[in-house]
Amino acid sequence: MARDAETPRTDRSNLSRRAWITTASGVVAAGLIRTQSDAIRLSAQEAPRADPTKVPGRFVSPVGSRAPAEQPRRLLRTEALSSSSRTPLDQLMGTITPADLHFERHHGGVPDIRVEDHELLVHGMVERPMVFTMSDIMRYPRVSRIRFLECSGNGGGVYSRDRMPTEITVQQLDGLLSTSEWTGVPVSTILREVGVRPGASWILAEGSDSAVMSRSVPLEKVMDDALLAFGQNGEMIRPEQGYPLRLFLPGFEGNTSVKWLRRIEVTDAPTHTRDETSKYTDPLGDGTVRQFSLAMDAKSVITFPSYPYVLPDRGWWEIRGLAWSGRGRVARVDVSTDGGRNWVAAELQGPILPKSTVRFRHLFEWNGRDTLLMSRVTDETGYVQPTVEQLWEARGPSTSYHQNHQRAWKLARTGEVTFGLGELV
Ligand SMILES: Nc1nc2c(c(=O)[nH]1)N[C@H]1C(S)=C(S)[C@@H](COP(=O)(O)O)O[C@H]1N2
Ligand SMILES: [Mo]
Repeated sequence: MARDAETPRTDRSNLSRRAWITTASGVVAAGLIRTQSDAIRLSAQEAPRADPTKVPGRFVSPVGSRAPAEQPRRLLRTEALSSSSRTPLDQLMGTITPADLHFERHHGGVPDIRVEDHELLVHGMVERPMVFTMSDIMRYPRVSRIRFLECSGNGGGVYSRDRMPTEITVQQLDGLLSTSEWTGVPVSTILREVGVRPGASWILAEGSDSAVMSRSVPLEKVMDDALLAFGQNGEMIRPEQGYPLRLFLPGFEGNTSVKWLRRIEVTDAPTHTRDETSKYTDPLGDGTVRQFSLAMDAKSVITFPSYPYVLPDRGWWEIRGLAWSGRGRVARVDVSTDGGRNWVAAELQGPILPKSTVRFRHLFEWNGRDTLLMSRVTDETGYVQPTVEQLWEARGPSTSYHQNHQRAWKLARTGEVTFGLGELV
């Protein structure tokens, strides 16, 4: 199958936009290389190499690097200081996002902070207001948790009935999602140190970037599973992820996981900051608006096959994707290969962790005809990923957050894959 896939593609007229990459080993890598300008290029054709068993190999190096033919890239969006980069979900395997491919979302750029200068003030409705240095914080007992982080604006762009794109990649659509092993100190530990006063029910978290990102979080959530995170996939958090300290709220909309955290104020009500009033509120179908829609609803997305891949052949293909829920564990993922008429349970790759992405897979025998591939997750609370019609009904036409509706990929008889939700609505 892999060998066949290499040759026939070269005579396709649309090769510039749709291409398979052949690595030096002759294995077809299901990956496309994108430059920053979103142009797609093939990996350089390399001259035949000497037999590697006959020449000495390279020496060790202090920091490893990727194989030259494997260079996944984040897709960038920069509007002045407010910018984002997206994880190339279609090029990744399993669930963990390499730290250098974690998506980024900054409202005021990435500040330069020295770990020895950084301090966290914890005050408000507490017995003993305190300032913690990083070495103070890092001395407390730690926990590590594999959890996803998703921007609540993820998935925007395939919601409007009038503007349903066909040429959109998984990365463009849902790349504001990443999964890491986060290490830190439970915020509850620090709150026990300062002593929360009776009547307190919220906190305010504030970042030390030029956006001074400020969000209110219910105390119940903070005591449950919030982390003062400084570790990400085994090393210190990267500057882009909030070095040296971020709040990490598993399952909550990404915006509340305040990076470069410098202040926690314990309060008896939400603060209604600019960031949670002018933004991150959702219109509802009945004309009202909801605020503090914090938990991320369950969602799944097929990462392969997806635009702009081309299946070279009918026959057996593995449909692969990711599913997650901000409310707990994924219970099941169903896949449809006929536009939602019939659904079958996909295989879930364990361990199935709460508030983490889960890899799902489904073997599909393609008969070479036009069809629509879809996925639908159900989480352990019984919540089922809605159709776009159900979301329109609940939220009206103009919401721009929490767009977790079912996606569809159209697989055409030519093997070309495009975004297919427009075919259904
Ligand atoms: N201080 C601060 N915290 C922040 C932001 C920010 O701009 N400043 N962006 C928020 C948003 S909108 C998201 S989605 C996540 C993104 O985290 P990441 O950049 O580590 O992926 O951080 C949140 N925390
Ligand atoms: Mo976000």
